[in-house]
Amino acid sequence: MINWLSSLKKSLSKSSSKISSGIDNIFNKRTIDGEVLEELEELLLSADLGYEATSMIVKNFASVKIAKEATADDIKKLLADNIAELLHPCEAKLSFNQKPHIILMIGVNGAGKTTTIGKLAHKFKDKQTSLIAGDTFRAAAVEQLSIWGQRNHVKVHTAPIGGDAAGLCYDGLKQAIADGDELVFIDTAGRLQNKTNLTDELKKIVRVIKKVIPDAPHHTLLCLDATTGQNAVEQVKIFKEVADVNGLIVNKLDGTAKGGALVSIACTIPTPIYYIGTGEGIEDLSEFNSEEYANSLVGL
Ligand SMILES: Nc1nc2c(ncn2[C@@H]2O[C@H](COP(=O)(O)OP(=O)(O)O)[C@@H](O)[C@H]2O)c(=O)[nH]1
Ligand SMILES: [Mg+2]
Repeated sequence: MINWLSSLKKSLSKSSSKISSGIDNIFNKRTIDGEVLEELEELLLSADLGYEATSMIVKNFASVKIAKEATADDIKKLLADNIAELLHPCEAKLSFNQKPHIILMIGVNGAGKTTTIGKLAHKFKDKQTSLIAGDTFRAAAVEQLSIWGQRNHVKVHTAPIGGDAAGLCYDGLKQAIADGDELVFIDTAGRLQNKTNLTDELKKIVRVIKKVIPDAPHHTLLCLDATTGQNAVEQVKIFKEVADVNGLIVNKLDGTAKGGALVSIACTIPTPIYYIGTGEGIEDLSEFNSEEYANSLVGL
């Protein structure tokens, strides 16, 4: 737990140093007046919290009585509590109640879908798992998933490059059932540039999945690249239009100052956040905890 916490703090250090030093500068023994609140607003917007979350927090700051002798840490605690409250409804734990339990992974190229599948297969290594390499467009993607499969000692279903992803899903799921798998991850291609194509292909994949298992996919998880900040919020909206997204995984929180984007998502388009990715390694995936995240984000 201690290790995990310190690694989260380290991952969020770019985001937190921005917010933390901003708070130090703004609240430097000043009376909380309109000017201070305006500076706070600017800081939160620049940290990617988005307009809605920022105005809620600023309004709260305006309404509570902050003692003149309040330290920077007191202010940070108040901010962290505000952020945690906004994030709390998005806290979620992944659990499996079907056999096989089907998880469809979607998101734009580079959002970390393939990597996250590798990390999750490791996390749930006590389950009999298989992977379906549904990104049939890029040879590298199939190879990448196959490597994760080897690393985790799980079966990977692949099709020739350029092959039919939906057909592969059909065959892969039939095999998974025959093998008695408990957990199946389906990787997909992500080409947001061409929304019609993406929509059509995703819908076709979902249709075919349902042909084999009517109530699947049990989870449709959208992977986001945190370094894109506000654009990640846009992606949630767009993908919710084309698929039944019922969970998020936010990757690349290490090395970005845009960790505030999660608060923006929580306020504008609340969706369960299952995991956060904090590196390229197999262990770099943590369950999302609103309080810890908020504390780390403001540098407490
Ligand atoms: N720093 C960092 N890199 C990540 C993280 N997740 C994925 N990546 C890297 O981002 C790149 C794209 O990931 P990939 O899984 O191929 O994305 P996909 O196109 O959505 O399948 C790869 O080089 C990954 O190693 C993360 O949490 N942190
Ligand atoms: Mg991929």
